[in-house]
Amino acid sequence: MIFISIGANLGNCLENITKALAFLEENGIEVIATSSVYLTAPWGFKEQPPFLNLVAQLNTHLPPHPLLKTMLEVEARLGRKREQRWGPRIIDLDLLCYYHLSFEEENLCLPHPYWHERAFVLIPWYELAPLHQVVPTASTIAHYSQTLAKDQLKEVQLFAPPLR
Ligand code: PH2
Ligand code: MG
Ligand code: MG
Repeated sequence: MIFISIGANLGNCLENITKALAFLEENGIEVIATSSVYLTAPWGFKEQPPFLNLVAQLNTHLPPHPLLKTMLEVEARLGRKREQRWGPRIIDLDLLCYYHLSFEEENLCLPHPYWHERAFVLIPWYELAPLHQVVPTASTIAHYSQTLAKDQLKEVQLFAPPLR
């Protein structure tokens, strides 16, 4: 299974996310389902607007690198410029996992290196696929969600129903 995280905190965030899903589909990538949209407190660099976040499940014949290239093209088409690490962005598409693949390269690490520390990834992912098992531990998303602290849960609020 392929899962991505989508986030935005500049401009019309819900519209940016809606367009990103449509652009993925225009590129032949099937969006099987998405979580609800969540309003989330900024993680990492805190002096920036809150984010909208969701997790989506994809299906595609593209291998991971061409899929990542398409995701970056979708970001560019929405007008994203490469900017400050962990800073504000009009759209961000991150590949969370690609089936059982596990590797670290300069431009792509699978599964995504920080996903289990981030409530804005874990909570929407838990909604979408609680029993999904992530390599290399094979622990479920439900298991990781239980490791979140109460104050982390508070920072992620339901904003809108699933977009697919
Ligand atoms: N993305 C970041 C940095 N911080 N915080 C939230 N809440 N949501 C994000 O998508 C996010 C973030 C870098 O990509
Ligand atoms: Mg990101
Ligand atoms: Mg990114």
